[in-house]
Amino acid sequence: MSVPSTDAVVIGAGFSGMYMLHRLRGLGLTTRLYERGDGVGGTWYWNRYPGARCDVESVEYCYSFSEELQQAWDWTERYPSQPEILRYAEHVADRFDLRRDMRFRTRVTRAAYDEATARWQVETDRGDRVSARFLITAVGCLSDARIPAFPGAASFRGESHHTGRWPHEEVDFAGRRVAVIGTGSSGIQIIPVIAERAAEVTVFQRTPNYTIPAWNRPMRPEYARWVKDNHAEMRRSMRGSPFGIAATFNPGSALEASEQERLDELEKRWAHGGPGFLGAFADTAVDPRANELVAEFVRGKIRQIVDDPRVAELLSPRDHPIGTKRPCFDTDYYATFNRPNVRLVDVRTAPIEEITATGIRTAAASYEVDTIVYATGYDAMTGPLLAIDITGTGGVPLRAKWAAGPRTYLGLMTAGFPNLFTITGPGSPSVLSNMFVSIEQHVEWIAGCLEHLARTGATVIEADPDAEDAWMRHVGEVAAQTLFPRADSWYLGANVPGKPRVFMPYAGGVGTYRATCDEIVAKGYEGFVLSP
Ligand code: N01
Repeated sequence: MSVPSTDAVVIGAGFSGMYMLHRLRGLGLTTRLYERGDGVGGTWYWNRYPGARCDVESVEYCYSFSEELQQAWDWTERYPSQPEILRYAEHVADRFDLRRDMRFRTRVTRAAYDEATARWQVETDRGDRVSARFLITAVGCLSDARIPAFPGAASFRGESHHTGRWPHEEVDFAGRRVAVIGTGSSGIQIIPVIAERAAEVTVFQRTPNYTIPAWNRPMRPEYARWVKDNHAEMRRSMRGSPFGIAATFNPGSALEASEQERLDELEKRWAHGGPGFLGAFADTAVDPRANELVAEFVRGKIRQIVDDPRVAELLSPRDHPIGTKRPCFDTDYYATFNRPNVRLVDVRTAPIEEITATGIRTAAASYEVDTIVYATGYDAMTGPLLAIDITGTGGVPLRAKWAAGPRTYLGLMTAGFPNLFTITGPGSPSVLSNMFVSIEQHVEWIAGCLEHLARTGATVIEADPDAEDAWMRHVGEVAAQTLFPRADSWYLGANVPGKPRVFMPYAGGVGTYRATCDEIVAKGYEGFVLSP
């Protein structure tokens, strides 16, 4: 039986897969897109937990490629809620008629490169087999949800949910005793919302996190108008910025500023809220003394907000510099611990030992609960890629090539895997940026590359192993200049037992990274091998 063929297979119908499909169509290429969910939206399809909201401002967290789309869509709040982002994804799918090339509820299980035909043979869990010239992964960086292997978890008789696999039906917390395990971005968003609905909430915290108020509010019409009129300029500056957001990053030093200047700047940014807080002083990212000044400012805020000094201290991060784990932005997080129905349990000193039929037992005590919320994170960046059995030239598995950590050239390709592109792959800024800026840059780079191949008559492109080695060295060197390696973060794979400890994203900034990618193209795809 002959296997159907297509020019490209795209994996994932999140914002990267949708835009990639649109651009491939523009190039006149046939595409089949596989998505394991039942609809578009990627991370926003799965993360339906109460309180889920993006912490990049809505007018910045959206596509810029279409003027009509930009003018047609109106955001209703400063930060977009999950339901609104999902509506936006569905609007985009309709507007560009994307669904006709998508196969939902279908997981790509295997992709093998066949050197004889220079094609990818792709298989799915529903028995599809398709041959494609190009394989493009749009699988997201945080899509492989992870629940730690707590003994006894299966015996729990109540309801339990991971934030990243939240049910489509409403979860009823009324009158319930709820446990939340995890205090990363997801935990910090869900805890205040559950606290308002549940009888009691017990938060199991291993590592306290720094969180900055988001100060969400309804969209101001005059600002929305200004953005529509000025978005081209705004987007240009975001693309050249360190993190792909519009907030201003002060090049000044926290150490050189006087105490009053420093406090004024931090107070101003705290009052404004959101990711711009960390842009107060450039040396926060690289100098531990500067970082400590900003970290202590946040601890001071915690002491002001939280009534019980013992709880305030437990909520105060002291084991990692601020900004070295993904920063969190909240609505009423610290104040939630003043509620009589909320308690904080330190599972650093007394770890969770077991989940029982009726609750959670730590090394110090037992807690009876009706519902467990796992806000325990993801096997980030490499997890979703390695979940697929991908084999390259000579039948080498990607899992083997990346056994000691991911290796890529620019986060876009990996040597030995011709015509495989990884949108926002490890080795690119990805999770250290506004994902929309990084997604559009990668999709446009890939589309430009495929156009170049067509124009020059090349059919195969592959990363050169030496260029890849040099890029990986550069990624490591840039990370080593920052304070990032000082935290046990998912950026380093530290949250997954046995995962190689490698700083995965590129910390050089999206503006610098984009310039590098453009320069490589201008030099005739330097570091890539193109063949007919
Ligand atoms: O996951 P996380 P997340 N026992 O890995 C704890 C994006 N995001 O879903 O720090 C006890 O950050 C773990 O403790 P520790 C964003 O990029 C964005 O919250 O490892 N606790 C930690 O507290 C974010 O960074 C948005 O000591 C255990 C928590 O679980 C990323 O997704 C919203 C444990 C996991 O935190 C992931 O965020 C949500 C154990 N055995 C997510 N294992 C917005 O845009 C883990 N933990 C707003």
